[in-house]
Amino acid sequence: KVAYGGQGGLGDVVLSPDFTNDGFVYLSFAEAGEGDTSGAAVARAKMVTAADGSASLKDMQVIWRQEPKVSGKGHYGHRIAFGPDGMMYISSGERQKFDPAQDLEQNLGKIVRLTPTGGIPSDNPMYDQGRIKAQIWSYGHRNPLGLAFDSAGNLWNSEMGPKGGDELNLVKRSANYGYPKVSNGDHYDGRDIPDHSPEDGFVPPKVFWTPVISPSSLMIYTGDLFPAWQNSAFIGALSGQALVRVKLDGENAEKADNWAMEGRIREVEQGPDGAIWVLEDGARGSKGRLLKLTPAK
Ligand SMILES: [Ca+2]
Ligand SMILES: [Ca+2]
Repeated sequence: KVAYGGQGGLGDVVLSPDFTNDGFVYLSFAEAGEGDTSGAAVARAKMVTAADGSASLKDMQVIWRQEPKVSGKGHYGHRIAFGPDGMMYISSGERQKFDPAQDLEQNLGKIVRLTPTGGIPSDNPMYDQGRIKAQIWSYGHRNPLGLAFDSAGNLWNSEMGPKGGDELNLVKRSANYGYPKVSNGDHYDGRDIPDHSPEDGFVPPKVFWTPVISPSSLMIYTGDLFPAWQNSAFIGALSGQALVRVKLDGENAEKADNWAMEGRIREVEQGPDGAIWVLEDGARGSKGRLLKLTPAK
């Protein structure tokens, strides 16, 4: 049952890397807890196609949860990406509670790394340090709504900063991305957060945005329809009402394009033919369209 409200609801939908053979579909969603609490969860189910072509999801099983479940209905994160190592990475937001992003006894404000069945890989950095710590791949994240691997196998995440300081990060094993101890933004109530600076012990973003664009999603392009954009990161912008392109070059990133759109952009994906699919947010006056972008004739 989905806990719908605020920023909570259905999150991501991702197919198993071996979907053709195993038929597994992965879904993330907000799940209610005791009292007025909730937390992100990831489930997987098997897609079964009947003789008449109709399909259904069978044997849905929750394989990961945010712990603890907390009050409020924001910053779930819960994007899913499979790596070239066959492992499942999940971005977990800090639920607007700040300090959990630095607390290794909670899995909020983290990127976690799990096996495709939700188990813990024995080569995780804190594998032998308890059930929650064992899940953690990186930490110090705020509201990470974008998670994607590039073709070289690097993991990137985009996340919403507070007042300023939206980030695109190159995600490394065991790295601490700083929130809420450092951020190129500041708290909404005006309190200062020190900016990222060299030798502060935190990994700075490769690219950041102030004023914010509110990155909703991240896709790294590998298609043939737009050859000049191969290995570019595409980010949907909510408050920015734009499709944003960032050029990636190995471990470096550089802002490239910011195309104004007609509404808040909720999601961006690449289709099998290399077209770019963009989903508008239905709220606040936009048309809620699904757009397919192809090169001009
Ligand atoms: Ca940061
Ligand atoms: Ca700051």
